[in-house]
Amino acid sequence: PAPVYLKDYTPFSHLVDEVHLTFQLEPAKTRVISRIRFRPNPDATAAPLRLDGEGLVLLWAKIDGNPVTPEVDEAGLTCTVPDAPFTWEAEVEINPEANTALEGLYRSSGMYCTQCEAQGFRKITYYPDRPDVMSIFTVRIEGEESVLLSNGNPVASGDGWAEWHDPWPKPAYLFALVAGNLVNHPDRFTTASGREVELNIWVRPGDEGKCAFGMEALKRSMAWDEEVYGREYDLDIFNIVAVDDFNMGAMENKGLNIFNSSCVLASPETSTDANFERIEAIIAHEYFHNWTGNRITCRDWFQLCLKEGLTVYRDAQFTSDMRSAPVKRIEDVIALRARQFREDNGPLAHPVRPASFVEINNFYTATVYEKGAELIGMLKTLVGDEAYARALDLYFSRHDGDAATIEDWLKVFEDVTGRDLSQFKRWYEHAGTPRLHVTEDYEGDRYTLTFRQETPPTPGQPEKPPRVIPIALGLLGPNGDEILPTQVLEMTEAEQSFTFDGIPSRPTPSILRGFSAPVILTRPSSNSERAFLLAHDTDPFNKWEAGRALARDGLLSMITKGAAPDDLYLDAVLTMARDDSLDPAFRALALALPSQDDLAQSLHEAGHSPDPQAIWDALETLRQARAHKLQDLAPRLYAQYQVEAPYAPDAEQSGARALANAALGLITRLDGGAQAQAQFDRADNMTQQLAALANLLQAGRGETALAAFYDQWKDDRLVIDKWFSLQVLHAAPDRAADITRALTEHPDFTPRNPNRFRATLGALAQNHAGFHHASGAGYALLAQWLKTLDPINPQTTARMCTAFETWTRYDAARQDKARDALEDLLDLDGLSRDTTEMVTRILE
Ligand code: B3K
Ligand code: ZN
Repeated sequence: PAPVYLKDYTPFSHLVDEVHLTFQLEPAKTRVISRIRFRPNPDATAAPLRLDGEGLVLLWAKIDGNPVTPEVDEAGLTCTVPDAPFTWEAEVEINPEANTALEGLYRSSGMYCTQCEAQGFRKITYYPDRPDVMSIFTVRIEGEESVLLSNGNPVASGDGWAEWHDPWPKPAYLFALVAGNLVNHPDRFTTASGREVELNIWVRPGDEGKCAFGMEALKRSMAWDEEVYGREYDLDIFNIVAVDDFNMGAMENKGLNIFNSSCVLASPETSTDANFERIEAIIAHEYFHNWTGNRITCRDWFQLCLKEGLTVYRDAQFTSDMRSAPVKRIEDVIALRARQFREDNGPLAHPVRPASFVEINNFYTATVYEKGAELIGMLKTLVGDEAYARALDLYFSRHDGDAATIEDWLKVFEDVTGRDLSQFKRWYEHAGTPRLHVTEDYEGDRYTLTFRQETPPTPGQPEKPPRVIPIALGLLGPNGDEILPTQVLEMTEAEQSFTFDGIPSRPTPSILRGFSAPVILTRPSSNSERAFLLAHDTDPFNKWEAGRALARDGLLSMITKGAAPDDLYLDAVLTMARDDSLDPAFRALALALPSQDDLAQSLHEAGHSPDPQAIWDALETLRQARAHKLQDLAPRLYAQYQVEAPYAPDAEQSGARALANAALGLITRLDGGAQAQAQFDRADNMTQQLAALANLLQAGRGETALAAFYDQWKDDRLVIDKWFSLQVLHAAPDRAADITRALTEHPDFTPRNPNRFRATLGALAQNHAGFHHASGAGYALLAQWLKTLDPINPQTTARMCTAFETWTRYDAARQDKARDALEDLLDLDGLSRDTTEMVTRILE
């Protein structure tokens, strides 16, 4: 299939004034009748009408009431039309029941639901399925289900039908329809200007008890967007629907957000603290899209980061305000490095705004989302908070109702600040993670820092011009006092020096505070300097970073040189962990070790081919050594941070539980699981129960608890997903593939439910030493299941191919096995465009 290029953008031949859709729902034979008002687009060259359509049976079509016979092909139809406004009418038949790809209109557990972003609307009816074609939709649904929902406001309803009207022009990707015998958790919200909004979370009967938290999160999001961005909600009703079968987290359809049930349903008994935090963030994210995505949408899919980067940035601000800002920042950087740096340093690297794609669904990536959000953060750092606020106000007023571009976005910042952002734009256009090298010099009382930036080549982009990098810096004196509070250095050259006068003694620099730019800092540093920063840095991010670097370097020496666990690290971690002035959540994060994949990334970066088993062994050894070092402290922390109050998923309680559970991890290494068993037996919330179970599995005595857990939760799909994934994640390297295979034979396993598939095969990809086991069994098992899944669900298959994106890091024998597995997958007859693009790029 041929790629689409950004440079080829042209506007659509016609404008669409209004759209009327009637759905006659039947599981296998749904009829969709459309009536669409078109007129020639004065800004486009005249052309016959070209409508997208896939897998549709066209029953008839009319123009201005007269039957026409368009030329139909597998991607759509072409029709000659009058050179004046006209009405297009058509009726198509589709089969929601047979739709296992979960794109377009499909059935899930007896309900109908839709997913149109990016290009699913063309599976519903013939239409110009592109985001720059915006129109006003009126929808009539005829079906026997008790709840019939679409976008906008309800107009009228009767027995077996309902009508909806959305007054806000929108692209087809924001269309949604839901029909099912659902129950709701209702509430209300009054906007700042007094609009009364009806709120609902719709779920299957039995799930009503898991909606309260999501509803509170929604109301907090609505209030926050008014307060912080001055953005109000703009319809009389806001509906959220939970769906079990969904390819991703959730979808921001106008007035009708559809959620993967795992991203909205929550209760203390069934959801962990991490689940609660994620649900709150996703509810906020989808709600925030109402302005950044819906009111202002994207001109074309190359501009995806325009809505996604900004909305991720906004939801991160929201979480920081609701919880702890430093903890959120650390969590986000851990995720950025694990997913985006990994992507940026491999065969799938692409710019935040890509220049071409084959299948757009393959570009909903960590680069577009998370690096896209980092770019917004850097922009804010560079222009300052006040200019950022003015630029956003201008963006909303200038572009409301537009399908906009990154150029439009940068222009509002240029207009507000008078700055030239052409160098900043390189961040959008060039893939790759810059390396930032640092040297320093101290003479007299002058301290000089010299930075050099360098970005390795990425596919199709050999040369990388220097970018503007905001470097937040502080300096510490020898006794640990801060002698220079945080200031932002603006690096624009390939190499650049910054001098500081009146520095009485050689300082210790704290560079890239708050992780002020998504770069890899390569400054060589001694363990004692890291321990010093861990003890004294006033910037919580860099304090954590120092501990992380200390742990990582110690582990790398253990792996490459057979060194023993580093005493300096063990001493420093003990001091940090027992410092009760530090936030427990921070201490829990600082006690976590770099992941196996992070270590593999670092080893690769340092020119080694990572040995997954050696990485696993080193982590085991260090964990054991830490357990001994902290053996007096761990029981004290465990007792001190038990939460006695009734369960609440707030930052304070979850921080305490996180630290207590980190202590449990240390205790389990020495007591063989006795304490974990006690916690498992008395746990009354999922955070405690799951942590206990993980520790029991870790200690090799999880069998009884696993069985009890299954028995307790066998009727709750979301909890059973945890049961599947935990076993795979904690499988020993040589057992991981076998354990995964056995689980795929469990009666509750099905490749048709993306959550279950990810919980099982996705967990295998997460078990680094297991997936990359020398036998090749992990590679073969995953590839075999991707072959099974591809004909069912190409999108999820393609996404899971990223498990292989690091294959060239490893030794020749592993590479051969990975390549065999990938080539075997590529050989599949009729392999989807989605998966073909991914495997081809990974193998290149
Ligand atoms: N915009 C959707 C993602 C759509 C993914 C299509 N493959 C959810 C979100 O980012 O909010
Ligand atoms: Zn989004």
